[in-house]
Amino acid sequence: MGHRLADTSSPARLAAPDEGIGRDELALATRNHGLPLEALRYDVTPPGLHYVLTHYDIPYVPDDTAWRLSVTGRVQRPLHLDLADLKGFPQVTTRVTLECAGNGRALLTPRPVSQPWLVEAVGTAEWTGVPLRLLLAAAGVDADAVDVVFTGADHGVERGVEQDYQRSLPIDVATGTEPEVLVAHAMNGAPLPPQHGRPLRLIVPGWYGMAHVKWLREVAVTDAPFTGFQQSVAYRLRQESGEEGEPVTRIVPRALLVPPGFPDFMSRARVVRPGTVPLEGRAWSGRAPVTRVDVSTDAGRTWREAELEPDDGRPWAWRRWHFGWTAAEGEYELSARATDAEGHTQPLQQPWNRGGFANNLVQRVPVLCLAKEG
Ligand SMILES: Nc1nc2c(c(=O)[nH]1)N[C@H]1C(S)=C(S)[C@@H](COP(=O)(O)O)O[C@H]1N2
Ligand SMILES: [Mo]
Repeated sequence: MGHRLADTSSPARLAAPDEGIGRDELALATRNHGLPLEALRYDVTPPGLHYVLTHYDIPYVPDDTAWRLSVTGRVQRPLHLDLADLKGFPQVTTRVTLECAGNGRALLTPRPVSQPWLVEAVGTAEWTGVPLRLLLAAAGVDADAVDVVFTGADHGVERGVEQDYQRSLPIDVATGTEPEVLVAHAMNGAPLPPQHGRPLRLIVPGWYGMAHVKWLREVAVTDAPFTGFQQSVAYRLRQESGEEGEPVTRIVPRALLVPPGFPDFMSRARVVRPGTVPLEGRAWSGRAPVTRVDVSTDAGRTWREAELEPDDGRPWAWRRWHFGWTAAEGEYELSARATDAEGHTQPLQQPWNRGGFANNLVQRVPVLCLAKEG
């Protein structure tokens, strides 16, 4: 008697000024791992090194599971497709950099209490599947369609609201070609790993991670805007808790460095030797192609342009950049700053919001340059 689901959830909150990461955040951080930053070297992230974020439990989907994807709602011919049916449609493979909207959250002051990402919630994979627009065309979308709602097989509670994980896209995005949304069954040429959505997930190139619904079981076309939890409560940019807020959509630009030299185990501080230190990293934006990366080796006082690898015709994937640095003994703080073709660039002051979304403040990498001792 008197028990309520809401009692298992705590409300969204900000950490107190000196409050460290709590057990609740640690529990999330051990489930949801980031990209080890040295893996920024790979064009395509090897499986297992790609970041993972799952709100609830990873559904158990053994190989012999008879999975069905339904395409329903405001359509003329509802579809119920198994994996073989899906593979009968034209297949597309797209290289996509995925980033969690909460990347950078734990670096904010005050810190929104949630999955405590530093900067490593990113990865790049080759996703293979059917363009969503072909499935919707096969089903015949009604003229009054507004949104397309995607439902995953995972179920949980969040701030007292019991739910299946659900997100929507406006109909024009769902049926568009730039980006072309995929219903993907393969990652880097192999069936999706359990943690990345086996057997099916949505891929929305250029959009933050929350849009890429994993364990996808239903695509429903609606004639009214979708107002589910993950759409209208979560993933909104708000300064105050009561605000409606702007929805989080496409990825803002970010550059990261491959950590130079070698690390200290606990502090992760980097040590390099005097002389030529080649710096390299990746840069991406879901808004427009990255056109410029600038590097600072003096804590942001001066900036010089890095060499960006030429456009390889993969607009939704990160690009490699490199920069020649000659280091003398001393302490440094390195940064890289990406700018895209629409002029979006990374802020030098934290872009704070209550949910801790889209924090693309430039990265700071402390480095000690020291000759070999002994
Ligand atoms: N069904 C379902 N889809 C989901 C999620 C989830 O919890 N459930 N998490 C989303 C979030 S917030 C992110 S950042 C990405 C992470 O994708 P990845 O784990 O494959 O990197 O999946 C998205 N899709
Ligand atoms: Mo996310």
